[in-house]
Amino acid sequence: MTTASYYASAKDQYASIGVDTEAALEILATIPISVHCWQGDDVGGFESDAGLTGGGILATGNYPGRARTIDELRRDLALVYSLVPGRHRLNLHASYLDHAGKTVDRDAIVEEHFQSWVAWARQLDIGLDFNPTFFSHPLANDGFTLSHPDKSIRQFWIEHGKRCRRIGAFFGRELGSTCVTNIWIPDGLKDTPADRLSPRERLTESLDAIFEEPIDPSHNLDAVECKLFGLGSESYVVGSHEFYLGYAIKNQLALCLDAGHFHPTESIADKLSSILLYVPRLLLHASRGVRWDSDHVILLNDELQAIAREVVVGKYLDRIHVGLDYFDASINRLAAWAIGVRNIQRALLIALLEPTEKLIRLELKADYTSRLALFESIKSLPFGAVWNYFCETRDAPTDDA
Ligand code: RNT
Ligand code: ZN
Repeated sequence: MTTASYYASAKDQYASIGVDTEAALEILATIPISVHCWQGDDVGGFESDAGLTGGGILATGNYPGRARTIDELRRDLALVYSLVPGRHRLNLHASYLDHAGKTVDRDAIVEEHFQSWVAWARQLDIGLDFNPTFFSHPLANDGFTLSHPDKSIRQFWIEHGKRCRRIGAFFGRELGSTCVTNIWIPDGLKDTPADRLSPRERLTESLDAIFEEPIDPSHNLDAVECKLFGLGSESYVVGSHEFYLGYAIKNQLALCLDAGHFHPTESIADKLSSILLYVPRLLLHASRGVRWDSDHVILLNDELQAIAREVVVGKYLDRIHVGLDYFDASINRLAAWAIGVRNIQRALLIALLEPTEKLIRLELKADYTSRLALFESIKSLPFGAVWNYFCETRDAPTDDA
């Protein structure tokens, strides 16, 4: 049997429960995944050869082949894009600038340092997203950046944030595709703080200063990302969930939910429909927490499927930006990327193939038994045949290939 004939039979099976596979694939093809550049070089960036130096995150493993130059990273990414169906995006960090041999500090970066990324993205016909880099820097060594007690240090990071928004707008304008610029800072403390409030007050002020400059939202959208704890910030994180949820609601910004940034058994899936009542947009960092690490390669597990289901069933595809955020240096880095993109796409496809209206009808009739039976029986349907057909018709390898 061929991929096409497996698909024909799967299509019939789905049709018999009222699901149109063609419609599902059409929608799937419109969902870009923002591929995080930092999986390719263990979050090192190209400012210097120092690599990732602290800031609450850590890449572990010694798999050979880490991208050492911008050119190597771009070639790796191009290969990854060829291994996944559909057209996607690239999520860049400020530390991946192209400084042409000159040292440029974070408070001095400008559009020009990202011109070659824009040219490359244009060639590939992909959009760019962006992140200021508030870690791997001598001024991030005290555990505080935007919330640092020293005003001049705060000022340095505010300047970085402001410049990053302008660079994000430059991406959006040049590529004709809105850029999401996401702020995550590592600020926090290893041990019990004496003062939990003041750093949060200072963070509010710093963020207000960064977001002061009006920027056309069709070019750049601002997002803020919380965390529960990090390496070296186990006892206190300034930018907690409550902090950023409040800040995003008050300022109508996008909130970034990283799946690995909550309590180990806490799922973000149930948060979407609540938060989206109050904030305009969400950015998803698809990730997988394992014990103390929040950044393992995403699996096609219950958690990922629950998140994807909420995105699809809530009809949030125009309000949720889907991105990846993990870094594994113990396996082939290109495979880590490709497996992750394909997994979030497969999770979205499973959701798109759900007979949701039927399930809701049963729920409204209080027929919870039939709802449970249907939820369980659709798990046996051949979504893999639909997925492989999607891959094959969009120039990407099928799963077994
Ligand atoms: C860290 C955050 C953040 C980073 C990237 C590199 O815990 O998840 O998103 O992973 O900025
Ligand atoms: Zn993240």
